[in-house]
Amino acid sequence: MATIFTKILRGEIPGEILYQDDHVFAIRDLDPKAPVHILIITKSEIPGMATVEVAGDHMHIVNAARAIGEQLGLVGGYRLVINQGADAGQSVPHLHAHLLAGRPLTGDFA
Ligand code: DGP
Repeated sequence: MATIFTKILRGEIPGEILYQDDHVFAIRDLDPKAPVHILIITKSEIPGMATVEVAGDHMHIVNAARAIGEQLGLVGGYRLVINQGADAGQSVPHLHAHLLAGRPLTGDFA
C-alpha cells in the first residue's frame, strides 16, 4: 500500500508540492516546528535511512535542500534532520528529511 507521502505526490490526498526533481519532492509539514518546516521526500518508497541501497539517494535530499534554501531565500540558515527508527520518533516509513528555518534553532529537532 502506498505511503501517505506517495498519496500526496500522486494527488490522491491534498498537499502542495513546493519543489520536485527526478528523485525527490517537497511539501510543508502538517505539524510545523518552525516558521519554515518542509519535508523533502524520496519519490521511491525507501522506508528510511537504514534501508537506503543507493548512496545517491542521500545526496538527492541534500541537493534539494540547497535548492529549496535558495528558492525561499533562507539566508539566515536552516537545519536538515532525518529521523531513523523508533528512538528518533520516525512516524512515516518513507525516507524524508525535515528542513527547518525561520527562527534560531537552539538544539531542538523535528
Ligand atoms: P517523522 O517523525 O520524521 O517520520 O516525520 C513525519 C512528519 O510527517 C511529521 O512531522 C508530520 C508529517 N506528516 C504526517 N502526515 C502528513 C500529511 O498527511 N501531510 C503533511 N504535509 N505532513 C504530514
